[in-house]
Amino acid sequence: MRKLLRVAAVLVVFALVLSGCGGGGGGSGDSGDVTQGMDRKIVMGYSQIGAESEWRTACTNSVQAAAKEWNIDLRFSDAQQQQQNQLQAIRTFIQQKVDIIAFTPVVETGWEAILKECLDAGIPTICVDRSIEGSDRASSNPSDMSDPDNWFTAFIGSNMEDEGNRAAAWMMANVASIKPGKSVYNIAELQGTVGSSAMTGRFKGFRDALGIPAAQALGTSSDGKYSIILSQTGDFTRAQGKQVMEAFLKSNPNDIDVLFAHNDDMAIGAIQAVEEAGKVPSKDIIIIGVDAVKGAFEAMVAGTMNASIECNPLLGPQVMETAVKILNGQTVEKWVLSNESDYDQSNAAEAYPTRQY
Ligand code: GYE
Repeated sequence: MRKLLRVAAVLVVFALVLSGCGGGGGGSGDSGDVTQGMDRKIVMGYSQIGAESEWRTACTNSVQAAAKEWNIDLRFSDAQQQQQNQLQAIRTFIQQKVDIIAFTPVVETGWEAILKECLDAGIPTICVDRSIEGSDRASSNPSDMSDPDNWFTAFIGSNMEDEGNRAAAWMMANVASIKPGKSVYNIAELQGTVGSSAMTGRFKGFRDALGIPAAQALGTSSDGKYSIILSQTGDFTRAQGKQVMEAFLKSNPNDIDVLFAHNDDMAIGAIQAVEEAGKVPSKDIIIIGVDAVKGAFEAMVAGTMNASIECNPLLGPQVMETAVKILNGQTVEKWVLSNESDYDQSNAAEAYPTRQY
């Protein structure tokens, strides 16, 4: 009898644990769980570029955390900066008949065939963070299949041209007070991954604001005050940012007034090169980055970096929300824009404690 009672008690506890799990609603470990806002658990294939920067790591963490929260089965693939790996991953997702595919195109070109394969398979796609060539992230005529905007369902991310613009605006407003008495400011530029929309957008936006033709790597602003004298890629990494800045400083030891780096990691690498060359970063050479990641805040607070233009990597929640809407047949914006601001030494210390990336 006692034995029976013990078995019964164990069974009751077991049943309670099971029901507790099922009734949690959205918590991790749900049994037979469904995606928030859906009647079933959905599968998302996600092709990420790699882990080249602090920004990318924050983006990946945000996507993985949001998938958990929404109870989405995330098949995550890291392409290690190779477009070929992305194409392969997406093809595998199609074979696996996932419900939806999200991807960040490492470069802008070469997406037509694979996105049309997704369309043929009836799998919607979300383009995250970087965009593809020819896309203005608006679709005037949804049946025009020559318009790249119709090859994907939605785009979620920043306006990279605007970020280049804001970097130039910060520079024009601040250089004279940091390095007074100069008639021309010489600029060195560290470009991001060549052919990525983050690079092409920031490159163009910066030049547009200065009145330099967007097709020109080097040139002087329309008012004659700003001259881009050096411009090369550092592939968005700290190591290459440092290496290329070392080469810049060797070839032009005393001419560089401003460094515009397409991301903070390259700016941080470059700061080391500036220090090793015996110069004072943020005073002898004004340092402007993009992203506003923690490393940039630390450098701004320490006084070695001047400014960072924010590009928000916390896109996970918007990606999951958009996916659920698409799969529920709701209409979504073609371009879901992220919110961002600019930071410099005047407001970095105050904002730092609340930064999430
Ligand atoms: O700025 C850079 C990253 O595509 C916006 O890629 C992204 C860029 C980001 O590696 O740090």
